[in-house]
Amino acid sequence: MVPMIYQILQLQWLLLLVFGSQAAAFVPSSDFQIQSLFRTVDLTKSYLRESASFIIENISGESQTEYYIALPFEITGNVTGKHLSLMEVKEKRLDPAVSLEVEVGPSNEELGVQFYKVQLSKPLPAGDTSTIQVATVTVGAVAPQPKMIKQPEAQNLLWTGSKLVLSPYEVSRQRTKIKLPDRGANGYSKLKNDPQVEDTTLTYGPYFDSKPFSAETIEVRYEYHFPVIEVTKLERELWVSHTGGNLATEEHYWMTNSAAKLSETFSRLRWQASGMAGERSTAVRGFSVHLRPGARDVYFTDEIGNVSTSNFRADIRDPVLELRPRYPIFGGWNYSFTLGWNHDLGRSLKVLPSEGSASDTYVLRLPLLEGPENCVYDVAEVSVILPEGAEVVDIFSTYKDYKREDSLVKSHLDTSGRTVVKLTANNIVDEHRRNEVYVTYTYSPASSLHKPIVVTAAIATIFFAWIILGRIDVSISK
Ligand SMILES: *[C@@H]1O[C@H](CO)[C@@H](O)[C@H](O)[C@H]1NC(C)=O
Ligand SMILES: *[C@@H]1O[C@H](CO)[C@@H](O)[C@H](O)[C@H]1NC(C)=O
Ligand SMILES: *[C@@H]1O[C@H](CO)[C@@H](O)[C@H](O)[C@H]1NC(C)=O
Ligand SMILES: CC(=O)N[C@H]1CO[C@H](CO)[C@@H](O)[C@@H]1O
Repeated sequence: MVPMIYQILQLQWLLLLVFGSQAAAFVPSSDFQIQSLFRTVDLTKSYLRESASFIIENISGESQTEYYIALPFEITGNVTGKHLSLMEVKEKRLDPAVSLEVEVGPSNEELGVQFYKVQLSKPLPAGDTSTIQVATVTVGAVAPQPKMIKQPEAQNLLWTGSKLVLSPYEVSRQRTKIKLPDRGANGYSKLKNDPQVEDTTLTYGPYFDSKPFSAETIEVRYEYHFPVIEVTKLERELWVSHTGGNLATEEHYWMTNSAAKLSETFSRLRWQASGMAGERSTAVRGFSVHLRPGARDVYFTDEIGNVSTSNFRADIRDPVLELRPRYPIFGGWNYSFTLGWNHDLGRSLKVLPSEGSASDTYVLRLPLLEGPENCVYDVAEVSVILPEGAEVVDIFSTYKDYKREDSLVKSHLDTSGRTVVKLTANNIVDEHRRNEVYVTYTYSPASSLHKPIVVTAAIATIFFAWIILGRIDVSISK
């Protein structure tokens, strides 16, 4: 690959002075001065992860309780295809660091900036300093360049960003380190003394005394010869059965590989040759899904039926499902499939003591996601299907940005219908797997009595198998 040199595309110095005729657009007052900002732009996954650690100094005359973070509309709006997926803010005044509450603040149209208001862990006295850590994930921020490649050609991704952190406060010193996958950069913006290149990292800066809202665009083009997995839609269903003591999970995936597309028709011969040589590819050959301990009765089906090329490693601590689709999924190709498994309900359910009440109160604890690594989800619908007669008291999730819908669903042997709570999240990534959902509901054992008493574990199992078979298309033609 011939290295390419990018020029500075843009140089902007937006000054803070927003006096004048218009209704005063919001700008945080300059209560803080930022020192020693160190940012990492991590491009080793298929989406962008950024983190910044810096010291804030209260330069106002009063103690401060709020701090503002600024992000460009480019990632917080809905126009560019880039989306902020995750933001975590921590403060380290004393060990250990604590997570801070972040709330969406006002925006400023002129600056094209969305503000987020952060509540400091305790008031910061005038003149004092504290350390803040901000981590974000942005989806859609890197894209193949070129968009089409030949089958054996290496894929490059392009990242465009600023060498300076967008800050509503003056930054006295900052540096940006860009971490790339193992084959490093194939082209990057060259500035006066920057960047310093070392193996797979590029470092821009230090830069001194940047005014608020300063930005300067830089680009990095780097080899990423791996798939770019995008789940355009996930339907995740968790079926709770008290009679069977079972929690059944079934997940429907509509997946696409957003890697560079093939510029010529797929050659099986070449594919097989590269497969034997163990070469990397942008095609999805397979992926693994780590399930929670205790997972059993695992199945993997696609439009054609059971996919036998998968493998389930039933390790007690870390059960892993190794999935191999029927064919390699190249850039622009789609694949849809269904995964399912069972858990003992007792692992996820707690009964709350209830005095004198006819029904018991339960708390069900579930992971938000359990899918493959290194992928983004455009839309994820997580449905919890409770037994008939159950009533939802409360939903608590460590992931907040969801839409909730409640409904009833009638299935085999149900009379009144089961209570379904559906949470819909957009633009999330595999890192959201660490989020949990807690569903609190009431349920009286009596409400299961309008089913014949014999409908117990055995039938529940048959019922579940029936659902699976019901989804399998046994037709021969494609
Ligand atoms: C973008 O967001 C604005 C305001 O939130 C909305 O009015 C508009 O319809 C959205 N556009 C798209 C393409 O979603
Ligand atoms: C699918 O595979 C599972 C286990 O490998 C097997 O028990 C089941 O009968 C298969 N179903 C079909 C329809 O082939
Ligand atoms: C893949 O799925 C998307 C919708 O998710 C669709 O727009 C596109 O046409 C599909 N591509 C192929 C090659 O079938
Ligand atoms: C009241 C007070 O201590 N204010 C201080 C806030 O911080 C700035 C910068 O460190 C000082 O100059 C002020 O005296």
